[in-house]
Amino acid sequence: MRITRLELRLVRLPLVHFFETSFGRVHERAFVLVTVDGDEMTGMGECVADTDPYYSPETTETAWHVISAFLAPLVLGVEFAHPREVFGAMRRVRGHNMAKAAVEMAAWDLFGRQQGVPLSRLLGGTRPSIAAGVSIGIQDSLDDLITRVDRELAQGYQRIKIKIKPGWDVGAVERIRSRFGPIPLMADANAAYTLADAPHLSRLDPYELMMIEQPLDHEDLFDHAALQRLMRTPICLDESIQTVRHARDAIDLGACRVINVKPGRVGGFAESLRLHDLTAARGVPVWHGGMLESGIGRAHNLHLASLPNFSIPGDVAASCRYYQPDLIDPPIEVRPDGTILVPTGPGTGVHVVRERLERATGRVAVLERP
Ligand code: OSB
Ligand code: MG
Repeated sequence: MRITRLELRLVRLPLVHFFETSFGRVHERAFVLVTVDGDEMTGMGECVADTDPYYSPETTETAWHVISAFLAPLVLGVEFAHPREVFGAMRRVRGHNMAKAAVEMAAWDLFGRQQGVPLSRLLGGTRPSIAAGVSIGIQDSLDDLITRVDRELAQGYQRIKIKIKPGWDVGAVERIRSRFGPIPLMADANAAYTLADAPHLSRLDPYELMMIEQPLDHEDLFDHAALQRLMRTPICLDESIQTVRHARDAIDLGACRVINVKPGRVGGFAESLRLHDLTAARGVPVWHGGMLESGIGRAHNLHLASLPNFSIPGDVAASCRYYQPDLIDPPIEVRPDGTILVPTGPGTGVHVVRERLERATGRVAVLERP
């Protein structure tokens, strides 16, 4: 496989419903879309970096810069036997995993299309459909939260995650438990607490959450280990796990009992596979996270989530929760049993609607081998 042309697009899509986390509220999503060409075929990768450096230090503009100035020259014109070699080819660039992942996952899509096989098969996926869960942001009121949980359960989703922050935590969980009983429920704090909040966070223990995601700072494995010793609720790490080494350290330290896998956070599919295999060997279950992806990135996620150690329903949900219309047609849909079919066509297996993509595109850059 050889990439002869790499195109960057800045894409903007309005969200169907605002999404609020402990970082703030967003009404639209902007992302860099990477398209790679080789041998008359095309692959795409959606960069999950956001406009603001709140979830991670990367932004749409840093990704644009790093891909065009540093990553594209490292992959253009290089002969790869397999897309698992692409991450290594970019190794001299430190960090910038989201930028790397967008390039690498576009290469996987290209390779899958060239070989005529779905990504799930290339990756070692073992299930034809995945269990879907939803991530529900902070709402204007607890009544609004209850309405949204009700709606998602009616759609069949197998797990509810709510975003929490100081002032929107124990009370929100209490309301959901008293209204819906023992549904599969978890909470994601996006690093909004410190170890000094341990007594407060322990008040969540009686509600039997499946887990609490990233309660403390993204750099703080040590305090997560201390918190896990003080809490019964399992801790799941998201922001803290940017490399396979971080995962190994976190498991050894007792900083988490579950890990959220987002390929963008670790640099793409090859690193996600290493993370998957490490956690499987250590008996730590994983689930697939989400970054409000359009159908393009969402399809990549479906393929990865079909691997065996993704044993907990994740944040991979239907297109219509986010974008109407989505960039792809047909959209990704959840079935009444709360599962989503993994596409079976070559590569990601989804069809991008050209004119919707053109309409959403702000600017374009094309990089070719000189
Ligand atoms: O922390 O998992 C997170 C969205 C953007 C940034 C970070 C996170 C999220 C979500 C939404 O929780 C998951 C989704 O529905 O795509
Ligand atoms: Mg999270």
